[in-house]
Amino acid sequence: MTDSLDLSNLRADFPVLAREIKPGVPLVYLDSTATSQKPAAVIEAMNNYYRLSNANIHRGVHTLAEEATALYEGARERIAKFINAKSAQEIVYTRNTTESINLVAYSWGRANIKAGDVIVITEMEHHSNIVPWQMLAAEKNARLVVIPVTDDGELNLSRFESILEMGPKIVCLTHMSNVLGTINPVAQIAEKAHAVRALVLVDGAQSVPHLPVDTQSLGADFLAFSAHKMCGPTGIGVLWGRKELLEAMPPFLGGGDMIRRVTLTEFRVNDLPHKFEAGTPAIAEAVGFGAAIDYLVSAGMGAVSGHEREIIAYALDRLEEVPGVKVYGPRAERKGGVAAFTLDGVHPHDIAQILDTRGIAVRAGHHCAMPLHERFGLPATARASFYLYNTQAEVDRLVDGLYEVKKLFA
Ligand code: 7TS
Repeated sequence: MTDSLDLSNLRADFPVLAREIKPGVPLVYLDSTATSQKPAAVIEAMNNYYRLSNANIHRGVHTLAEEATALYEGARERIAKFINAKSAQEIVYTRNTTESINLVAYSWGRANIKAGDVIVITEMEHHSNIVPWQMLAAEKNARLVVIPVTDDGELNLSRFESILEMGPKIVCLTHMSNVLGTINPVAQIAEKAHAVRALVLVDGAQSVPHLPVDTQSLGADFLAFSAHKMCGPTGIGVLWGRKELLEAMPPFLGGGDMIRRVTLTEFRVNDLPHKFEAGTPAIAEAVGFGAAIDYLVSAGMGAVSGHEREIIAYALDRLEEVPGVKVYGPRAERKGGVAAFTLDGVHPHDIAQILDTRGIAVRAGHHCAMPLHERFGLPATARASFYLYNTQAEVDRLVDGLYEVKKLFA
């Protein structure tokens, strides 16, 4: 275990981790890839906001409205700093990663993609970084070209080189796979994409919560992520984009707050980032997001990723001990804290159900990455995923649980 994370104190920050799933069976939460648990500081920040400062933002001069606005904008500032954005104007609040990607596909995509243009995605994307591009390609008669995944669960970079010769307009890829855990070489890919003048959209849903991410060295033009996977609440996410790109993009949704001036015949759009934030936003959620950022900053993202590196290395070693278990994706040193696996002769849903009787929460299914599962000839996998609060003892409970599953299916 890393010195830098004090696990027993840290675990006490998350009320749900003290829960027993049934009497005497404590929760082992191994589903943080789907959504993370929330520390008390986040829950309390949202609670306090509603108890003490609730008001609509940007529209009032009264004290509560000013407090609410300061909290909402203060969180944006901290998020900007967290990903080293050049300005808080580059942080657009959305509902989640999915909406952030859709925003780019609608706004940038509909203004810039023409018939015959090439849009690049990869075979390891979550559906939210596939479907918006399929919709755009169908509408514009553009071509969707896919970077394949190797047997080891990495992107096939030599195929990417030949795809670049098609002169793509945008390359959309995940920073970290939610199934294989693969951490993609975004900076290297972005450099090559930029050399042919393609933009790069990075799905950071799994990287921003788990790794230090610096938008000034990442190489991306757009980065999408969700608060709920990084100790924050559901209902809020971020689209980060380079300011000059966001400035040039038409608005996405029309309504209040995104305008500077409206007459009955026309409107003038507001400045960034408000241009993309139509209507009353998720204010309490922004407050919770800010508290989540503070929490992760105080834990230290280097310590968080170091801890997860140790846990995944330990988990892969232990899982490999279990006869019939196969884990997908690269070796521990090339991936984040995600282990998608199968167990010979047992359906992943049965694995998840039996583990649940022992208090162990894992996910089973295609994890919103059906094309990737098809690539490996799998209808489904079981998936254990780790975050800053997981321990090696929890990995041991998972492995004991798998031996129990084997016994039941022997
Ligand atoms: N991209 C990746 C890489 C993801 O892992 C997810 C969610 C999303 C996008 C979508 O995020 P949302 O917040 O907009 O829903 N992944 C998962 C998962 O693996 N299991 O449940 C949700």
